[in-house]
Amino acid sequence: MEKMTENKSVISWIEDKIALVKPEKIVWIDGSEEQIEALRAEACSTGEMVKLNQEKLPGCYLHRTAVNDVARVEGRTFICTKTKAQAGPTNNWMDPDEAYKMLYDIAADSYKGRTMYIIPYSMGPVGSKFSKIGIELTDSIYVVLNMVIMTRVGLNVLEALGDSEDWVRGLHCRCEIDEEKRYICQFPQDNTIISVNSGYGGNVLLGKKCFALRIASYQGRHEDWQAEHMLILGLQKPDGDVRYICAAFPSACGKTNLAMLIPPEGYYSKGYRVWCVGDDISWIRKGADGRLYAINPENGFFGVAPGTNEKSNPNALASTKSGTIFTNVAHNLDDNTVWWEGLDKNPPANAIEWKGNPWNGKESDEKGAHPNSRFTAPAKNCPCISSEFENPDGVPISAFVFGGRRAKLAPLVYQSRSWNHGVFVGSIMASETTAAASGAVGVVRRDPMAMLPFCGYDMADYWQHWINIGAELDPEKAPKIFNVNWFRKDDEGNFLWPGFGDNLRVLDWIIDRCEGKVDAVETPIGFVPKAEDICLDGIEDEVSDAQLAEILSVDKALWQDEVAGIDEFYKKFTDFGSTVPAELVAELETLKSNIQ
Ligand code: OXD
Ligand code: MN
Repeated sequence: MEKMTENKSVISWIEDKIALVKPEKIVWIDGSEEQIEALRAEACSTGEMVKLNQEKLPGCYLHRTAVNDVARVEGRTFICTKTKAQAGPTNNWMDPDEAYKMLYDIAADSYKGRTMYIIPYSMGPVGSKFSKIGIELTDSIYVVLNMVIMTRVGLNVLEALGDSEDWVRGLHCRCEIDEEKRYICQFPQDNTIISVNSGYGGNVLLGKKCFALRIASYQGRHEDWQAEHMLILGLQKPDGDVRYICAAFPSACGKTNLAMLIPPEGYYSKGYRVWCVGDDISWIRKGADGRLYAINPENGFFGVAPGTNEKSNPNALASTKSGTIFTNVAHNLDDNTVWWEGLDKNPPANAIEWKGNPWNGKESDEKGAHPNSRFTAPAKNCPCISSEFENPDGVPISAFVFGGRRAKLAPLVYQSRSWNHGVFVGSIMASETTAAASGAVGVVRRDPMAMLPFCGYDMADYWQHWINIGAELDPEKAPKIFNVNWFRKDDEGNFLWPGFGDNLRVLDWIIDRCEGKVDAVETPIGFVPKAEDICLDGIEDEVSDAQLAEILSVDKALWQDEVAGIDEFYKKFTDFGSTVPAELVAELETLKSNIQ
């Protein structure tokens, strides 16, 4: 093997893995355009990828995964800490020694006749104090090409690493794509990830959920920073200043849409803009001035294609027009482009659906694209990408926003009374299931801080970490914490709030609250806007005053049911032996007494 680094920890780990998986060939990914272009050509020659119409979609490719391998597999995702207690009651746990043994048995010889690609990558701008380095070994060109979009890949990463041992080891083996032997294992105490028997994005692009959330959340706890499942957006007000908001939502709540929001016309003409720093993950640290700063550790968007269109998210759609890899969407054979449900009302008649079969979208009842089909698009393609996207010092955060889908319960927006109350609000986050997910519709799923599948240690300890971070901050400088709900419905089941671009009206209130520019109404759950402070100019026909009053209302009876659900959820932790922070227990007691 021609070595690209003298780093002993890197060389010896890779040599061990080579001995285990026995590749025929070894290729270091240097990130050069020639090398990447050669890999694209190779993937097209074997059918792993399809080169799309280069006039309409320059640099774009299509890939289809195995039909049994189309989504993250939470049931087969494990946190392998020394003790089960360290993983907590909400993670699958496996003993690290047993896990290594099982995984090495599966991985042994699995690269025979194949190539090992060694990908050095940085999460975050190379060299930033926020950034962390990883090396992923994979036998999939698709993984290499996606990692090149989603992270910063290249030899400069190895230079930045020097001889440090602080890097995340990642081994990915496609094996036979056998569902029964599919495992996504994180070893937070060893900075190691092993993923076997999958070729699907979230399971195999190890920089994303596995590293930037599961491993990084654990690192953050020990190194006094935070890894959060949060978008970062900059809201530019007419004064030209940009304020930054980090927001966490469970899936199917429109996170990418919010991150790339286009202000409603009346706001746009006044000078309002939204700049996207990130759509999925934030790494957060205290800055020299005592404020919290965030970076987006990723370099691209791994977005859900279905439902993305000119109206729902023109900026995301524009991001996919070049240099993008599409996964499991429909292939339009007439012009060699792609299509997905919700792109437009004109499905192709002469196409191949996501499983690879001929498909006539005009006649078939089958879906052309898998509901979890994806685009992997470079962040720099996004028309509203923030000028601070590459800033190694991150952006100062004014507000944290939590949210979920609640038809009746949570008001459009409310502000927590304090940092600890805000942590409580995050800890009780929940969303009602939609028809998009399998299982019953309208079931409440608890998903604290949207981190349930992504926290690399006991969630109760993670809440304590949030409390500790707040305790170190000057309350004047700490981000204010809010909860939003774009999904309130009337008794007939109609949405009461238009959502999308009009959510800017709520973000505007949030920033005004952060800056002490507007009053609020104190309710049992926190501060809710005065109706006159949510501007309805331009949507008076869609949202009546009565409707606005309804979405801002707090129904004590519903909250009484809710606290029973929260009690049950917290009990899961205490039954397991975890310690729910006393601050959160106290907040729950306050809520109970407030809603009596
Ligand atoms: C994602 C997710 O893909 O959160 O970002 O599931
Ligand atoms: Mn996500």
